[in-house]
Amino acid sequence: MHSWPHPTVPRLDVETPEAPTRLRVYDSATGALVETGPDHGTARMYVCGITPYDATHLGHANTYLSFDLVNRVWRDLGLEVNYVQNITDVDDPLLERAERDGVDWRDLARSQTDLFRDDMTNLRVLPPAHYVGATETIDLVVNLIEPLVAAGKVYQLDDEQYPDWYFDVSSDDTFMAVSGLDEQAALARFVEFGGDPERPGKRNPMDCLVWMQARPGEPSWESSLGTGRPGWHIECTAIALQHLGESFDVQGGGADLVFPHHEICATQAHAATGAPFARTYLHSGLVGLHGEKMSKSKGNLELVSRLVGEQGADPMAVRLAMLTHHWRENWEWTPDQLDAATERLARWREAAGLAQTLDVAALVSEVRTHLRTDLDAPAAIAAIDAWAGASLNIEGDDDGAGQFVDLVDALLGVQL
Ligand code: 5CA
Ligand code: ZN
Repeated sequence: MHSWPHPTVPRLDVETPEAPTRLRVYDSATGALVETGPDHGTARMYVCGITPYDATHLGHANTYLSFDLVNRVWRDLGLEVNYVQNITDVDDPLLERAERDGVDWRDLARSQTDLFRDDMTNLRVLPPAHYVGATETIDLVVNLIEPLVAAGKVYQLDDEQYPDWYFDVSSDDTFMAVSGLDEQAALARFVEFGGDPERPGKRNPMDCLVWMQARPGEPSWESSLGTGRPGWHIECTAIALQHLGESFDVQGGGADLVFPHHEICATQAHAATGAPFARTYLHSGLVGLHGEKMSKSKGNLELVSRLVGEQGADPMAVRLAMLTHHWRENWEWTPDQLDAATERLARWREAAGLAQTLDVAALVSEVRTHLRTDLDAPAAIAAIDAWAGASLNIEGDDDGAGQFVDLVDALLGVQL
C-alpha cells in the first residue's frame, strides 16, 4: 500500500557532546530502560497499524506520535530508519462493521485507511517505508506457517466443520517473555482479545489461530492450508520478518497490545527462526475519554479529523497537546488541553519570529538529552517554554531563530 507524504526533517547542525549518544527507552520485556537502535547504520522498527473499520481517534494518533519520536531521535543521531507498519485490512471487527453498514469490507477498509493517512499527514508523522496490508501478505503468511506445520509447532484442529490451524504455544520456550503475565491474567486478556481457550481439540488454552478455514460469506484465499484467511497475530509476525528480518530493534504499539498480540507475534517468530523477534518492546500509554479507554467499539472517541476539520484546530496544536503527555502515560483527553497547546504554539511562534534571539545550542543539547532519555517530550517542551520565554525578553544572537524553528520541527515534529 502507499503510505503518506514524507514531511521534510531539518538536519540539526549543532554539536552537543553532553547529550547521550544513544536512545534509551523503557522496554516492556525487561522492565528497564535500555539502549535501542544500532550505534550506526539502519535502525529497524515495526509498529502495529490500524484495523481500518472506523475513524482514527486520538488514542491511535498518540501511539503513532510516540513512535514518531523514536524515529526522529534516531534520525537526529544519524541513523537511517527502516520503519514498517501494517494495516489489519481483513479481520472480524472490520467484516462485522461492513456487514452492519451494508458496505463492502474492502471499501470500508480503503476509506478508513485514507482518513488515517490524512490524519498522519496533518500531524506531520513520518511515514513508514513499508506500509503493508494483511490482504497483501497472504502468501507470506502461508509460507511462514508451512515449516511450522512440518516442525509440529502448528497443528490442525480435528473439527469436521472448521479444521482451523493453531500455533502451539508450548512449542516455544519464549512464550510469556514479553509480557511476563501470570497465567490467570494472561487467560483473561486472551479472552478479551477474541481468544478461544475452551475450543475442543486445542493442545493448550492459549494456542492461537494462525489460519482460519473460510466461513460462509467471508473473504477467503486458497492455500495449502485450505481455503481461508490468516489469524491476526501471524500477519504481524510475517510482515515484520519479511521487511525487517530477525531481531529488529523495536516492536511497538499501544499498551493494549502487550498481551496477547505482541507476546504471540514474538513467540511465533522465535519458533520459526530460533532468533529473538525484536530486541525491545515499546508500549505507549492509552488515551481515554470520559473515564474509559478511547475505543472504536465503545464509541467514546475524539477524532483528529474532527478537531482539525469541524473545529478548525491547528494540527500542530493537536500534536503539541498530545506531546505534553509522557509517551508511557495513560491520560484522558479534555478540550482545554487543545486551548493550552494553541497558546503555547503561539508563544513559540512569537519567539521564532524575533530577529534577535538567544543562542540555541544549549537548548538543542537539553532537548536531545530529554528525548534520548525515555522520550521525555514533556521535559523537552518545558525547556523550550523556558527558552521561548527568555528570548521574548532578552536580545541575543541573530542565528537563533532559524535554528530554533529547525529544532522544534526536527525533534518534536512541530512546524512553527
Ligand atoms: N490492527 C491492530 C494491530 S496489528 C490494532 O490494534 N488496531 S487498532 O486500530 O485497534 O489500534 C491501532 C493502534 O492504536 C495500536 O497500536 C493500538 O495499540 C493503539 N491504540 C488503540 N486504542 C488506543 C488508545 N485508546 N490509546 C492509545 N493507543 C491506542
Ligand atoms: Zn500487530
